[in-house]
Amino acid sequence: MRLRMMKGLILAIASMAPLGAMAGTYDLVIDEQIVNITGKDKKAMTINGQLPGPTLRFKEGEDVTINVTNRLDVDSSIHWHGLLLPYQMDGVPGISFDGIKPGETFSYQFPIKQSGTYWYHSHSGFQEQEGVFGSIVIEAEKREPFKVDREYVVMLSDWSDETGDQIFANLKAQSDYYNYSQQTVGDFFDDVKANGWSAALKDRLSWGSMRMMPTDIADVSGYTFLMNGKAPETNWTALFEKGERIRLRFINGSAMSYFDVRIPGLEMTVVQSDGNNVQPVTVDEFRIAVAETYDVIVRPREDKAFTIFAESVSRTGYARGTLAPREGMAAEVPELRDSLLLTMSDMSMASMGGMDHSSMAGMEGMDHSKMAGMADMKGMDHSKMAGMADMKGMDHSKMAGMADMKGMDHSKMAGMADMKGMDHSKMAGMAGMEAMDHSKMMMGSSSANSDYAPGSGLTPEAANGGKFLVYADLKAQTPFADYREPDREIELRLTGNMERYFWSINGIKYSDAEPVRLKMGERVRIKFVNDTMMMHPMHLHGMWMQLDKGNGRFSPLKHTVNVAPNTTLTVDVPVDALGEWAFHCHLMYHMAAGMFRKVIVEEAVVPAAAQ
Ligand SMILES: [Cu+2]
Repeated sequence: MRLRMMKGLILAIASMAPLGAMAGTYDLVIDEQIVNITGKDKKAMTINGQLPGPTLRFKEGEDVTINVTNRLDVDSSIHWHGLLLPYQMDGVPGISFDGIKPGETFSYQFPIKQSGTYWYHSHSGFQEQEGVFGSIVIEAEKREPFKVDREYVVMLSDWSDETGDQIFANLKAQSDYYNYSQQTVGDFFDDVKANGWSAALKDRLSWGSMRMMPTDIADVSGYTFLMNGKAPETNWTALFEKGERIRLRFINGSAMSYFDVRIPGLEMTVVQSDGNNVQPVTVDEFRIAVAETYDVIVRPREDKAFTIFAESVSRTGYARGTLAPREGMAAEVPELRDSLLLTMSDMSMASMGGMDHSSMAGMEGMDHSKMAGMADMKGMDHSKMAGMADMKGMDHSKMAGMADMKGMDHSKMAGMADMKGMDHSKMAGMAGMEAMDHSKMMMGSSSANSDYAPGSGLTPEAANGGKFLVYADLKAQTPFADYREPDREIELRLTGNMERYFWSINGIKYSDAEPVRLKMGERVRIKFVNDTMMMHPMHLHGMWMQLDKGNGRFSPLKHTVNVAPNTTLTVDVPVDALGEWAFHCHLMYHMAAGMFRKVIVEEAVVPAAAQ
């Protein structure tokens, strides 16, 4: 392999130099080529001819030079996800540098100051989705606090035969474009049967007012999920001898997909997250958010095959591989579990006490033009529509108990204008839902279980009824030396409008936002308040976030944290890296739509009087 040879050569030269740290040079070439992942030939972006790109193996303490050549006909870039480095080397066009023009080479040079499992990816356009990503493994200077006999990178990703531009355009045009598990008119009538007209309508209209649908767990589906670049049928296989301890370095390099990971028949001991050692915790299953990494150790004691099963949280598919004593073996592949439906209880409607009921009056704003086409609802018993009069005096107290409702499909509500005999005046109050004060509806955001949406299908249960990893389980291996109360708090509300596919922070998209300014040496608490029904994997460049789950100085260091729907998550950031950094949701299309901020870290100015 050229990459290896080059490194060896440079190492040889470096070893002749009288002084200096170890230095490795790596060459990456970003190019386009035809791949066939789903049975169709498609153009992909590759690094050194591979998808994903090659695994970069660094040593802690090494000075690296990575020459990245762009052979695309558009600008490109590589960002080193989770690495602590000078900001000019961070690889975000428009923040760290200008990007890499077609035909040009950019030399990244920085010292390696950490160890663990990381990854790299393009920060330009949607190139990451199309193949410009790969893994980074950094060997620790000191001995690690666990022993393994072998190790494998398990890179998870989502592949689409469509380009990122096509997907984003589709989402912008119709946000539920990929929502295949969308509820149907039939589902609506099932709800009516089960819960009555007014309850079913209430639920659907409420969802509409939030511009969300109950199936909005993932906003892009239709992906083929890959393990180390291999589709499930191709069965990527990792070999072992029974009794060995095997380290699996899981990386979620997907553009949009979360996974629930398990290996039926084996317990997994989590020893690292986001490259940092954690106190070992043994689990049966864990969720990996987009851009997170988890290192687990497994120890198969039998001479048989085990399936590594990474089920997409959208439940539309899975990535799969095999741990086996010999090539060509396979174990049973589990069935996909039922898709998760959000319910109104996930929105903590119980806390709607503070809602401004006066705004419920009148439905002037209701847009009848959107109501095209319920003509196909033949057979509907119009006499039952009388029940809609109930909407007028909608009983909010009842809304707390909507947990069991299957949900609603706002788009399918379209067209009620065509329902002859429907008395629109009786619908009074429904348009008022639009004017509902959303901030008040989110009062449940401080709910106790902020790992996953409480009371919903999103509450995880290991497939075998065993242990599912939650964030509170992650405790740093060693206490953080400078652990103290934060100097100040910044609240970042994660906001969005699913219908128009706007994603933002504090209601403001990146292009309209002021940067977040931090001072060197300060400790800042960031309070993420997720005002949406989607999970957002929030990623800070250049500095660690200490995930606050009540573990104090053992709070783990993370580069990416998942903020569950309608929950609050706090992290403390020890501000220790000058410069300009990116801070964003790592769901590619949320980032592109504007859920992104620039962070500027400035030198703390010592007041003149104190000098
Ligand atoms: Cu997001």
